[in-house]
Amino acid sequence: ESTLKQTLKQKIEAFRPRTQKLNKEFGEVVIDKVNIGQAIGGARDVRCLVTDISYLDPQEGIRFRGKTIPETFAALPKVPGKEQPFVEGFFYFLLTGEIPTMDQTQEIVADWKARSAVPQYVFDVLRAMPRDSHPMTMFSTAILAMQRESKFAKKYATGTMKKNDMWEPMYEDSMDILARLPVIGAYIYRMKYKGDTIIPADPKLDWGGNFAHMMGIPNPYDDVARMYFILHSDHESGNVSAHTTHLVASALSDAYYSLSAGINGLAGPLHGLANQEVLGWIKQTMKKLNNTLPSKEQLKQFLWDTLNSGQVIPGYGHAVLRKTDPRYVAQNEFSKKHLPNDPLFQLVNMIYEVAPGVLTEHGKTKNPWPNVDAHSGVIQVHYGVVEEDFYTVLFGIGRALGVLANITWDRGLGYAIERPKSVTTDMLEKWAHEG
Ligand code: NMX
Ligand code: MLT
Repeated sequence: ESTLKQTLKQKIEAFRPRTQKLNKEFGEVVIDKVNIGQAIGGARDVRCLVTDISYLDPQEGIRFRGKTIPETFAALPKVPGKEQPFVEGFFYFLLTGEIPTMDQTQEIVADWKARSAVPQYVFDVLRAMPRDSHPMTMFSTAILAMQRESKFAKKYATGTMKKNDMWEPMYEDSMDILARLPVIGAYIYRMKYKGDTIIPADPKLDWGGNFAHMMGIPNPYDDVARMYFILHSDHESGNVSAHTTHLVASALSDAYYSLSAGINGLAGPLHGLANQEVLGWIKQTMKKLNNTLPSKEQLKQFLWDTLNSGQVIPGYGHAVLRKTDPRYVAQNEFSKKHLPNDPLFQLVNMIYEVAPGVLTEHGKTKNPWPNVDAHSGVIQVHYGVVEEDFYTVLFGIGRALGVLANITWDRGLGYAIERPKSVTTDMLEKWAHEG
């Protein structure tokens, strides 16, 4: 048994009594109340989910297991000769809350390699799809198609699996899926955009490095991939992809069903697809000006045109955050170092100078600051991934790390099937009149 699995087992067993005690002895303690606006308005700010893997503070942004983004990157073992950490070590940290040693990290590198063979029928399914299907449809379909491999589903079907043991096959499925996602993602990319020229994996490389290799993008894209996957991994539990994955898994659907569902949510333009939308918006803007950079005045006008036509400014605003997203800041710092003269990077910085003012004047959004998606596309373009339809797949590979860690813990702590109560509009009107 790997160090990761042994450590996880100890952690889950040590943690479980806390959750059980809270549930049994303090189940009636009120932590929130719900108003009509929240029932209609997407349950915004209602505290009704639990996760210990990450926490999103509206002002500070995300912390993974208590660490800020810079602290996380500084603490994790780095890939030798590279700037960025192993994604494998980051997953160990997400699952256990402990920073792994280099040896523990290398164990996962080897483990994921051993699990990385994607069944041929998954590629056959992808090849049977129309080539112009959206890459997110392909990605979600590939994950779902692989469901026949589920160890959780097989174990459940034996009728012998105890509730406290369910985390184990959930963990095994999660590890199998994670090992294969870069292969699937790169396959979709090469099949769709690079004349169907598939590049096989290089067994010498780590997970992030191998993804860059299979994409056919030269280094330092490997470090971009590692950074990108870590930054996009987790954003506490209420975002659409994490919440969907958790919800589906709460019915004891396995990790394949659950992740595929979460990926479908990520494909929405108000969620992960915003990174594709941002680049589309930037391209449109540049096209209007014959590929020259706009002046601030022109940019202001384009932003107003977008708002006046009823669209949102993609990459700006957030349901929880009320400041610039630290994931945006991390990408901005990377870009200042590696692509300072890139014209699209300059445009992103210019949008940052203008858009918050325009959005504030527009007066609707509660948060005029940029989120992660406002920045990610320009880095991809710089290194040669110019097909913006693909960007949400990159987000999805990263997001899988967080949501799969979460559903493994969900089973470890025995969380119940999720089933909030609905009410009717008549009831709301009655309560509204009663005050
Ligand atoms: N541009 C224009 N209007 C906006 C924007 C924006 N970027 N952000 C919010 N609003 C509007 C919003 O549509 C709503 O209008 P209405 O009352 O007419 O329905 C109003 O401002 C109040 O919304 P908020 O409470 O500020 O935001 P909410 O929590 O409902 O939604 C987002 C959050 C992220 C969906 C929203 O800010 C948005 O649509 N942003 C652009 C899309 C985007 O960047 N999504 C990616 C989020 C990060 N991710 O990767 O998932
Ligand atoms: C995310 O990373 O999931 C997004 O920022 C959306 C969110 O947190 O609501």
